[in-house]
This record gives sequence, structure tokens and C-alpha cells, in this order.
Amino acid sequence: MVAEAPDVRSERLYYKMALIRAFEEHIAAIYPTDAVKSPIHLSIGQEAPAVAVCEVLRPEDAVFGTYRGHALYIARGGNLRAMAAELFGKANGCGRGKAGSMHLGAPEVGMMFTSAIVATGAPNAMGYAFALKYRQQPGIVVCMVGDGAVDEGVWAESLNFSALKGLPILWVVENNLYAIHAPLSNRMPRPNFCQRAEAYGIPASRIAEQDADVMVDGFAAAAEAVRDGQGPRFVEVETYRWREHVGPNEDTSLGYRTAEELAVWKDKDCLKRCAGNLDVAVLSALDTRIASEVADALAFAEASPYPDDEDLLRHVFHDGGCV
Ligand SMILES: Cc1ncc(C[n+]2csc(CCOP(=O)(O)OP(=O)(O)O)c2C)c(N)n1
Ligand SMILES: [Mg+2]
Repeated sequence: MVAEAPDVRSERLYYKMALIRAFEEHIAAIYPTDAVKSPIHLSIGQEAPAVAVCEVLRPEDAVFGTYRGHALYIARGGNLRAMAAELFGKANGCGRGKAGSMHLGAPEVGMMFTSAIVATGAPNAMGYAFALKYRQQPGIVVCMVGDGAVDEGVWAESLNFSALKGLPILWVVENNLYAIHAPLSNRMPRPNFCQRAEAYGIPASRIAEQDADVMVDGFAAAAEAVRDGQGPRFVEVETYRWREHVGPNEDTSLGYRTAEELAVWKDKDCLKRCAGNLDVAVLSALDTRIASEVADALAFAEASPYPDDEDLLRHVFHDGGCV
């Protein structure tokens, strides 16, 4: 089931962010039962950037994300049943049950892939953008990575090449201040993401306000320039994950961040802010719809079969075609 998102922008933003949160809260709740056969990296608290960037895209555009990919998959309009089944390791999952939460894809809606390997999206997105330009095809590419990907050489190489060739790509860093348990201050003498992009001649901007509407406007300006053939653009968007790096729990007891810091970010909740723009009756109808879509997806996943043993090695190596 691919549900149509609401027509009104404020309702659509709320619907997508609330769907991401509700889906992930359910996944977190059932995680101890072992129904989910995959590590999970939750976006609870940081739903807005993915939803906002997808808001400015067209059907011909492509997005590449990371292992923290449920949000981007939902925001881009991926099939919820197929993602739930994938997390459950079932044969009708979007990766046939072999990819798990960290390797989601829905190419039919331009959600190309996510990967567990930090920064892998960058060269792949850059290659896709190169192909679009080379073949003179319409569309732009969005590459979303975390702040940790900027520590990887391939991210810099990809930005450099994209600028050199004037590729139609929007580079996005979701800066949630940590890579696993390492804060920016332990990893970079200067967390100057925009300056790094500008060093390659890529115009850069930063979105700090925790408001999905503001993010949409920031992404729209950058995407428009890319679409206009002006070459790559870069946007850093500040955000924060509420749960642990991997797994369903909160983790302030680990000591790398404080409960006070988490509370400050929970206060800035984009979802609550977006809900504040909506009429109570509209909100309640959307919440009912979301609850039923999440229940439907999880029931579908539960009832689906596991892959057959003889399927184990299929689609693992390239065999001359996709069957
Ligand atoms: C090439 C590579 N190096 C290291 C790792 C281990 N690793 C997994 S997640 C992660 C942190 C990435 O943080 P960030 O990019 O900020 O994304 P976030 O988890 O905050 O969304 C690291 C270093 C990896 N998966 N791949
Ligand atoms: Mg991070």
C-alpha cells in the first residue's frame, strides 16, 4: 500500500513526520520480541530534514541516504508494508528480506538506496548525477549523509568532482552533533561544513531552525539552483536524534551526552511545532490514519513468509540480470 500524502503542505509535512515517528515508535516497542531481524537506527526527533528535502523534489529526482534511513524512505513515498517486511526479514520486503533496515531502497519512487557504510551514498549519488548530466536527462539528485560522513575522504572527493563537472546534485549534511558517541569537538578542529563545500566552489547554506517549513524553504532555494543547471549546492541542517545510535532505547546513561541536552532538543520538537499549525480535527484524522497505516504494515510484515533457503544466494552476486 502506497498511501497518497495529503494535498495541503502543512498537513503533508505533519503526516509524513508523524508517520515516521509512529512507525519507529512501534518498531522500538516490539524490538525486544525479536520480530525485527535487523539492527535499527532510529530517526525519532530528526524526522524533519528528510521530510523537508523530499518536499522540494519531483518524481524524476533521486535520493541517496544512510543506514538511518526509515525517515527518508517514508518521506520519499516508499511502500510502508515493504519496509516493515524488510525489517522483519521477510521475502516480500523491499530488499527481499536480505537487506534489513540499513539497506533500504524504493527505486520506483526515486529512493535509490541507503547503506551501512558511512559516506557510501556520496560517490553513488555523484555517479548518478554524472549519468543524468551525461545523458541529458531531467532530474536532480539529493545525497543525505550524517555529520560523520564528512570525516570520510570519499565525501570530499565526491564534492570536488561534482563541482568540477557542474553536476545536478544537492549535498545535504544532517548534523545531529554526534557520530555514534563522538561529538563534533572530538573529531574536527572546526565543524565548518559550509566552508568545506565552499572550498570546492559549491554555494552553501545552513539551516538551524527546528521548523519543517523553514527547512523546506531552505532546501527549495538550493534545489532550484541545482535544477536550473547552476551545478551542485550544499545545505547543512541541524538536527538531533533522541534515541541511542543503534537500537530502541534512550542512552543518556552512557555519559557521552546529558539528559539536559536531550531535554533541550525535545523541547524544540519539529513534529509538535508542525502540529501547532493544524486544526485539531485535521490533526486527529491524520493521527487515526497514521495509526491504521502502521498497524496494517506491521500485520503485513508479520503474516509474510521468510525467504526460501534456495533464495539465500540469489541477488547476492550479479548474475547478468535482475530477476
Ligand atoms: C566507512 C565506515 N566507517 C565507520 C563505520 C562505523 N560507523 C557506523 S555509524 C558511524 C557514525 C556515523 O555518524 P553520522 O554520519 O553522523 O550519522 P548518524 O549516525 O549521526 O546519523 C560510524 C563511524 C562505518 N559504518 N563505515
Ligand atoms: Mg551524526
